[in-house]
Amino acid sequence: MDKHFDKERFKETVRDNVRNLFRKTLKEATQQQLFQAVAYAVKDVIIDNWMATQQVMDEEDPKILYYMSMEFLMGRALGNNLINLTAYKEVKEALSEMGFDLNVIEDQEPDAALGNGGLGRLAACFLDSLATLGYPAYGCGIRYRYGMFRQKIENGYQVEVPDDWLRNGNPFELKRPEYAKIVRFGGYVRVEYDEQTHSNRFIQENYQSVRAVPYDIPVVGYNNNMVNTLRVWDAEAINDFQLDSFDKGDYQKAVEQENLARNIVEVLYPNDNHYAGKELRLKQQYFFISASVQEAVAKYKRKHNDIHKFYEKATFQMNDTHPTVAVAELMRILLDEEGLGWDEAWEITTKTVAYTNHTIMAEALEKWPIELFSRLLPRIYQIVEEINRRFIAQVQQRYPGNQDKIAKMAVIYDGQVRMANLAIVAGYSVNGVAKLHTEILKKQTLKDFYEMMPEKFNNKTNGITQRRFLLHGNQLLADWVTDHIGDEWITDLPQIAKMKLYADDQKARQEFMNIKYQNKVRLAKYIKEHNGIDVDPRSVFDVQVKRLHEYKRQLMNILDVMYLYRELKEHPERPFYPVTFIFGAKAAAGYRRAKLTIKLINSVADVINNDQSINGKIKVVFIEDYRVSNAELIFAAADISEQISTASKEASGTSNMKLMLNGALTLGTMDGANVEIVQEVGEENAFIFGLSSQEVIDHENNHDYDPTYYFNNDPDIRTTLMELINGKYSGGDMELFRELYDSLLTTKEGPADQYFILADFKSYDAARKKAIEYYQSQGDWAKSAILNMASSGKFSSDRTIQEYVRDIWKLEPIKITVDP
Ligand code: 26V
Repeated sequence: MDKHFDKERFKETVRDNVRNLFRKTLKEATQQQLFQAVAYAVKDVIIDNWMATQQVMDEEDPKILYYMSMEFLMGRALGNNLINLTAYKEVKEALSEMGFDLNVIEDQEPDAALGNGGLGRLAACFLDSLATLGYPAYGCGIRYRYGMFRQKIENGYQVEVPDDWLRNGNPFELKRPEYAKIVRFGGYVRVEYDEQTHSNRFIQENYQSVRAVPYDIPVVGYNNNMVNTLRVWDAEAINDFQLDSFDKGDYQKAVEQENLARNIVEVLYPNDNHYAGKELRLKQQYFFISASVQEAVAKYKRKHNDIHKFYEKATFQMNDTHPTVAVAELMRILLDEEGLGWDEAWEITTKTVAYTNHTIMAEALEKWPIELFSRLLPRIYQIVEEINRRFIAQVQQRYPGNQDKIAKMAVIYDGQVRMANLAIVAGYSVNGVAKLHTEILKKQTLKDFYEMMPEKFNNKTNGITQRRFLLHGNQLLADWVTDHIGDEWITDLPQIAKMKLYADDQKARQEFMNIKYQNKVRLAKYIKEHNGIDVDPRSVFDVQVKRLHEYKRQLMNILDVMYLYRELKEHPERPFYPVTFIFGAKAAAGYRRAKLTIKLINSVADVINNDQSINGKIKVVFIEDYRVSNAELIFAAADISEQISTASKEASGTSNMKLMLNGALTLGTMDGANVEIVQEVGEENAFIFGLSSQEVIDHENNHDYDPTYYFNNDPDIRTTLMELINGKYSGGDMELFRELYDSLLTTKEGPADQYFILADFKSYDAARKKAIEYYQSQGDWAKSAILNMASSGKFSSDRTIQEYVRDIWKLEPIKITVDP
């Protein structure tokens, strides 16, 4: 054990902290105060390693990755930090000797929910892997005052409650006012001819500015003394608020600047996959990007005087298009502040920035109206215009007279600035997040770009951190694995393949099922406490947890539950193995259909859970406020992993990997990373159904999909859909779910069932029945479950990060040694 985790000393520190922070004895302290005291004690330990990491970075001057992201869905820090410090069990013991329960204390910490879903959580997993693998990296983001909304379910409907996550302070963060930066918005650009350099100077005038102040959050590597930094920017007003000023203009401006600062970091946009074109969102983007790029350049210049080699020491990964103004901001700094010429600046920039695409959904593509973009960022807009002008010239040279190519590839077109095109034109790398996704990018979505610059394109299949999602989230299973194969899997997940040996071992199968059972008991207790529903831990736990979106097809899932329930009622004589259908999902606040789907799930749950006649054979549970912390409980308890997106629509998915790691069997379509999961585990250990991505794409191109065919020809489908509008699940209200019904059938408003629910419904139902049937031969099930866990090695974010490092970032690991 580390010297710092001298148990007695740790206890002493906790006692001192309670006294110093709250003027209380241990006996008097609340659980929240205990959490604070413990967290500060842990931070004490982290600080030493954090400083040691900084010192090594100072001495060795390695190339640094800046992972730029609007979202970092970190979840809770305490348990994870203890895990990575390899001090979890010791601290649990120490606290238990003091009469406290670490699990209860962990539950006091609010999730750091600075993200929506997959994209934000991926960023968090990447930070964990970067630190664990010893790569120098900063996460660059926004310190939202309010994170992802908390979800309450009232009368079956989602209600959004503000997430006041900083209410009790954040014990792990460190304010760094010495690194504050000024960020400018609006005004206009004056061009001045400089006699000395014989060139134009561009001076932004009459702008508003805010002070960006960074807060550093430690990112602890696993058992290696490394501590990287997540740097999130807060906005403060520039306080020359001169009330004594008689100049009305100044006063007005001061008030406006104050408001700008207050608004800019106020709240995370709770949209996932839907672009809305909000001015404040663009302000957020430029705010954190300008501050981050300024600091990256300043850091470089503290050590180096040749800015031309900036890219040798820094690389920027843009997490989707949200940070893409970084391209123009780096150009601005190089041109206007460093005085470089265009070609030099462009060379540096294009060797620095790289772009990851996370979706092919057209509605998520960011396109800013020129009017808005140029008004808010006048100098940045000029630079984007010049990038566009030069790029179009290149396209014309390559494809003379081909207007179509320009229409598709131009950065500025049709009154809009297209951020994906800017990211691709400037980036030295463009990657998708699963094999299938990258192929679709190359062959369809970004076809023209791929044709013109194939060398930029590459795939980086997503991954997840086994440290949070197995070692911390499922301690029983983690210990069991370690007992059998040692603990190397913690930093080398492919080692978990050694567990394949035990898939045929009766005793191991029994042990695995016992552990799953205990995790189901734990989740059942959570459900009882939070939903008041009794669920049977012996039933199959069928789980779909992810953001609510039509393409993810939670609607297909609940429709099939309705169908199964009807069959059960109509054929009570047939054998039916008990199943608990578990949902967890937040809907974007303005996404009406998604919110209505939540209402439907809860309405179906009400009817079924209260039907005494079925003896509890089906239970439906909607877990309120699905987030990282309760996700850990859910994954550990899952038997079936629902991954049922319309093929081609889910870029990768990551809950599929977390569930596989915990030994759940995938029930899914050949979409995103499911394809690779099946490749690893074998089709016989998964339940695959539905249209292929090519079939979906063909239907889309040929406009030849007709959902009414299924409605008219399949009575099971017809009857199930009719239950949406016959009042069965709405207390007689025939209109409540009409919109969902309409969405599945052709209407006069145009295309319906864009997500091919009716086409896949029957094969989904059959695959699911097969899965439930299979569960009844417990031995076979246990074997498949163990094989799933044992085949998840590829899906560690450690592997993903190694590939990014090898193919894109070219970083060297560093080693942190601390005195014994
Ligand atoms: C897009 C937008 C559009 C503008 C409004 C705000 C907003 C916020 C987030 C996003 C991101 C959408 C893309 C996304 O989350 N993609 C997901 O990325 C995961 C990690 O790569 C992947 O596993 C999921 O399949 C993919 O849907």
